[in-house]
Amino acid sequence: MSAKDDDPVTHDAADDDRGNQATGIAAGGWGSLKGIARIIGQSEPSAEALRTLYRQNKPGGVMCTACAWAKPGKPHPAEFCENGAKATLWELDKRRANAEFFATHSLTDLRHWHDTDLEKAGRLTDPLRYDPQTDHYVPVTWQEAYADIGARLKALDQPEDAVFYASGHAGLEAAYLYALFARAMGHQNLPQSSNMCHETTSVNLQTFIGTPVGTCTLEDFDHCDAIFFFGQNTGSNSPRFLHTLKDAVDRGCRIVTFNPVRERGLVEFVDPQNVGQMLTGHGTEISEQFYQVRPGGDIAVLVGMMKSVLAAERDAPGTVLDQDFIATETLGYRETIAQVESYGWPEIEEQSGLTRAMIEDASEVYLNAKNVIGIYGMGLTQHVNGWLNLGMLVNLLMLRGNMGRPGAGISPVRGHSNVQGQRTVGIGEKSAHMPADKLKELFGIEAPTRNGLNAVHACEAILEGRVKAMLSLGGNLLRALPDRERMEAAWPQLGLTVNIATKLNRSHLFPGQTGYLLPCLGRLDKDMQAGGAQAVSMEGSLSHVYGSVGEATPPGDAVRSEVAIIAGIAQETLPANPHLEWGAWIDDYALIRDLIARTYPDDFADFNARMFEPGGFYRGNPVRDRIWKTESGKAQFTAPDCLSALGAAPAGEDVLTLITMRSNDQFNTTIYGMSDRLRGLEGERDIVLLNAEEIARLGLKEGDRVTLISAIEDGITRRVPGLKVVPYDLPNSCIAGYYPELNPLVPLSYHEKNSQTPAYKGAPVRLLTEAS
Ligand SMILES: Nc1nc2c(c(=O)[nH]1)N[C@H]1C(S)=C(S)[C@@H](COP(=O)(O)OP(=O)(O)OC[C@H]3O[C@@H](n4cnc5c(=O)[nH]c(N)nc54)[C@H](O)[C@@H]3O)O[C@H]1N2
Ligand SMILES: Nc1nc2c(c(=O)[nH]1)N[C@H]1C(S)=C(S)[C@@H](COP(=O)(O)OP(=O)(O)OC[C@H]3O[C@@H](n4cnc5c(=O)[nH]c(N)nc54)[C@H](O)[C@@H]3O)O[C@H]1N2
Ligand SMILES: [Mo]
Repeated sequence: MSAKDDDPVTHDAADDDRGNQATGIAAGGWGSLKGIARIIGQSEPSAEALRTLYRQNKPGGVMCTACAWAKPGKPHPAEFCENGAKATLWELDKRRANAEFFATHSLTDLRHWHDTDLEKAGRLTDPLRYDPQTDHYVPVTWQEAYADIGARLKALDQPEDAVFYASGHAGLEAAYLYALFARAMGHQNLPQSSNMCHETTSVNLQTFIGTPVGTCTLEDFDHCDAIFFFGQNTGSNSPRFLHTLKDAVDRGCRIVTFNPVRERGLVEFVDPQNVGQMLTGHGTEISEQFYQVRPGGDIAVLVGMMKSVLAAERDAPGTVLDQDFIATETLGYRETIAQVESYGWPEIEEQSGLTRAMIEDASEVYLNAKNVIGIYGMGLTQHVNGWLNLGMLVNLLMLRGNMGRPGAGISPVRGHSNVQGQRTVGIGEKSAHMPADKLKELFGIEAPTRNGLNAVHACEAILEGRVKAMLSLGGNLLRALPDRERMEAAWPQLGLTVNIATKLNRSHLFPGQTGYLLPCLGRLDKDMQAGGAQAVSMEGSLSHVYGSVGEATPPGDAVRSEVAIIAGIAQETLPANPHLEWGAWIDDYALIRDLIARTYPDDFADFNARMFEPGGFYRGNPVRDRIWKTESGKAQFTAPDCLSALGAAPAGEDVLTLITMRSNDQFNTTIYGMSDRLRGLEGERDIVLLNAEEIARLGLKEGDRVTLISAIEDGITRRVPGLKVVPYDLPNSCIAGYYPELNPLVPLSYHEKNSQTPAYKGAPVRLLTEAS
């Protein structure tokens, strides 16, 4: 393949940097799929992979396994981005981590491997059980695995001794069965990757506006006049969204961005489908204003913006605020503005790291726009006061009624392709996630009444020895969680670990006393069951539900679908119940979708009939009709009781705020390679970024090796040595490095107040020099 003009594979979003030849991607646009294939360790994409890519994100095709961005009803000729292509090629890997591989390598041996090399061993092909005598995973039959796991789950003193984790990869069908299995067993310990991600959103938006998800649809982006962007790195993490943004800008929409890092995709976007832009290298300016806010400084920014809006209303009474909206739809306005006005500009400037003039310029854009959308990602959610970040963004939008009307609203950008959907169909630790009356009516099951464990609470329970069995439907918890050293030490104490996975990762190298590693089909694989080829479904960031049909040859004959594996274990665990028709559900996933529709009729009516609608079918959101499903029945203003999103951290000039970032060459803990092309960083991930002034202030120079230690003093040592100092354009007192390498520095206890989402973007650290 080459990147010719007529090459359909030229629809990249993040291709705004062609300076770097080394990666083999940039020069000709990322369109050289061969270059991507090489980076991820294959000589070239297989014909099957190419077929899959052309069907990706199109109605009736296969939905991307990477991010959750919306799939348009009228797709581009090639509706995927660089990262979607990488994810596809990575999953359709020709290599196999088969029984022979595990006979060759002990777990002690594999623990010395780099994360990338573990996954590069290829797709898992055989059900495996850990043998502590030989320190190897050895093959077992599926039936042996199911029977033993079932027996061990049945033998637990109480159902709550088990935890069922889900990473946001699996489709709605598998997710629903998993959530049902847990509750039929008698617990709802159902932590999910969202507990480390947008749980701040699920919990707090529910309190503020009565919905756990965003309120916008793709059409809103055709009607908004301004977009305010907080802490979401579109170019790396949801590149297809850049096309939506570019179209909005071309229409005259104004974008203002707040991010400590000048992320390229949000500065300028060169559309690879635009010949003029490709030839000149000059693209569309995405953000007309870009402010490098201090980490945790967004509350101060938003307080400043609200002050500017309130001042404008005082200057021209009755013309600025949406008084009607505030009076009829909301509560808490008076207390909130009193608190906002109590802060002075000097403290706002200090906390935000921005000047009053900058914040007033941003406010001008807000004041001149009729319809405004607020967008955010991990830069707002992964902070101790993440709740207030969101509360303030909601406040700002509500001042001018930017909620529940076309072209306006709040839009969290989700991570995994189906992370939002899994929650919609019951993955979650609360009874509200799967209604008790439905469990009774459909299955004759008494729902557990006690809340279960989210990710942080499950970790605390694991550290205390209270968890006996840990099932993981995908994911790589020991890399994704905070406090790595402590969690790795505790994990092997678990009585039972079961990992259902496509590829080998570090978490699989820490089995419990009994440990299983079960290979599953990915979404791109053809899923043949007794009832024929099966489709699965997922829900994107904008609450649209899409069907997805995999067509690739499965990696091995023994590999089973996630639905089949969950049902297989459930059958061996639960007492016989004629309503729990695990066997029939494996044969025909449409039956599971019928159950989803009956359990959640408001969201999934006629699910099977609608699942292949172009652009997905919309689940709806009551906020769009200004129906607030909050406790009070109104939308809630939130008084800012502080100006910083950071938790109480030890003060001192030597304390830096660590933000952990992703590169465009990784998908979470899956590291494809060492290139962070969009930030101009290449070749190494064991680095820390500081601005030149800070490097000098700390007595360092470029290239020095340093150790980072946590500044939270709770008797636990947290350190990462050997990090190379790299100068980078960042605010003062901010230090940046990569997730997951720096996860040992984030304490489990340092998390968002209401949802326990770890504060991965605001960890206080100190720096120790090492010999360079
Ligand atoms: N290629 C790729 N795509 C992905 C992923 C991936 O790893 N790789 N992961 C997927 C997942 S699960 C998720 S959740 C999403 C994550 O996507 P994002 O929400 O974009 O998450 P991050 O890249 O972690 O960080 C987002 C941005 O927050 C900024 N930031 C840090 N602290 C602050 C702050 O205090 N204030 C503000 N305003 N900004 C701040 C960072 O500089 C960064 O640009 O992406 C999904 N898509
Ligand atoms: N420091 C720091 N830590 C973070 C973050 C951060 O920004 N900073 N971000 C957090 C966020 S937003 C998230 S979402 C979490 C992510 O945490 P996780 O969801 O736990 O991690 P992933 O890297 O997405 O999981 C990758 C593994 O999933 C398996 N897998 C891939 N596809 C499939 C599939 O289709 N089915 C199954 N069963 N398995 C599959 C593979 O074995 C692969 O190795 O990390 C969090 N951790
Ligand atoms: Mo995420």
